[in-house]
Amino acid sequence: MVVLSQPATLDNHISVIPTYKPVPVLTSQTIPVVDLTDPEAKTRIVKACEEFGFFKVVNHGVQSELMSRLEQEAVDFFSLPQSLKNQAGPPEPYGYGNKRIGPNGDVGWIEYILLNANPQLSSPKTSAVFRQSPQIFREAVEEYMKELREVSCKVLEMVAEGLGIEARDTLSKMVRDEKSDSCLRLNHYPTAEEEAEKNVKVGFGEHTDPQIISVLRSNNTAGLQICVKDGSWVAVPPDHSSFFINVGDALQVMTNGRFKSVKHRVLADTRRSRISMIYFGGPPLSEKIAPLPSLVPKQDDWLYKEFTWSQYKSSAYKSKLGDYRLGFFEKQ
Ligand code: GA4
Repeated sequence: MVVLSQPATLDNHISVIPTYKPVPVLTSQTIPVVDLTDPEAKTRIVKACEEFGFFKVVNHGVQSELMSRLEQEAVDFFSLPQSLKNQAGPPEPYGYGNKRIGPNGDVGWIEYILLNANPQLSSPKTSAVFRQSPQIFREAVEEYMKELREVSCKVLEMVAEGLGIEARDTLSKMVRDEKSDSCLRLNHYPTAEEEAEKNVKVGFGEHTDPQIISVLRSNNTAGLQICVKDGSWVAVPPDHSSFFINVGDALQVMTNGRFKSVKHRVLADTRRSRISMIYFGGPPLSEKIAPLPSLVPKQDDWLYKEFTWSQYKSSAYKSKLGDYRLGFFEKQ
C-alpha cells in the first residue's frame, strides 16, 4: 500500500495548541496600571519595569479617534485581495509579511506590515503598502508614529527620573533623534474560514523585543500573554483605549539587568480577528548601548559588553524569534 504523505505547507508548521488550557488572566489588581498624569507615575513605572518589564498606561493623551482611524486603515489593507497585498512583500524586513516572521524559519498565524519610522529609509516595499489607499493611510501612520514617539519619550523621561538619573533625556533622546531606528508594526491575526480550523494557534511565538521600549495597542480581541518572574504565562486582558508598554533588550542592558525585557507571545483564537499596532522605540544605528554610567559607574560591574545598535540588530536578524539574544553580549 502506498501511503501518501501530506504535502508540507506553511499551515502544517503553525502550531496549534491542542489541549489549550486557558492561562491565568492578569486582573486589574495584578497588572500594573500607570496613569501618566499621576505625580507618582515615575515610581510606579520603575517598579513595574523591575517586576514585570511590562505595564499598561492610561491618560496617555493620544486621541482615540487617531487609534481607530489607523486601525480602520489597517483593516482595509488586510482586506485587500492576497495578490495585491503580496505586492508589498515579502518583508525585507519592512513591508508586508504573511505567516513567516523574520528570515529564519519562524511562522505564525499572522499577517503584518512592518514600517520604518524614518521616512529616509523608506523602501519600494513600504511604498507598495500605501499604493491602494494612498493619502489617508500614510497620514494616519505618520501621525500615529509622531504621537507614539511622544508617549515613548514621556515614559522614558519618567524612567530616567524614577531611576534618579540627572539628565532626564538620557534615554528619550535616542528615540527622539531624527536618525532613531524606530518602527511600527501592524499585525492582523485572522479568523479561520473552515470550521475545523477554528482553534487556538500560535500567532506570534514567544520572544523579547530588541529595542528600548515597545508601545502596543490592540482592538478588543484577547491573545497577548506575558511571561512572569516564576516562568508562568499570564493573559493580558485587551483594552483598546490604553497602551501596553514592554521593556526591550536595549533597556535591559542600559539598566544593567535591573529592568527585564519581557518575554511575550500572542495566541490567536481564530474565531475573532485581532489587530494590534506596536511602536518600537529604537536608538540610531550608530548608538553605543551599554549599562548607563550614571547607574553603574564601575565598568567591572557591567553585566554586558558595549555594542552598537547596528551590531545588535544584525545579530537579532540572524537569530530565531525565541532565542535569548542578549546571551551573546553578556560579559563572562
Ligand atoms: C521582534 C520584535 C519586532 O516585531 C521586530 C521583529 C523582527 C521582524 O519581524 O522582522 C524579528 C524579531 C522582532 C526578533 C528576531 C528577528 C527580528 C524577527 C526575527 C526572527 C520588528 C524586531 O525588531 O525584532
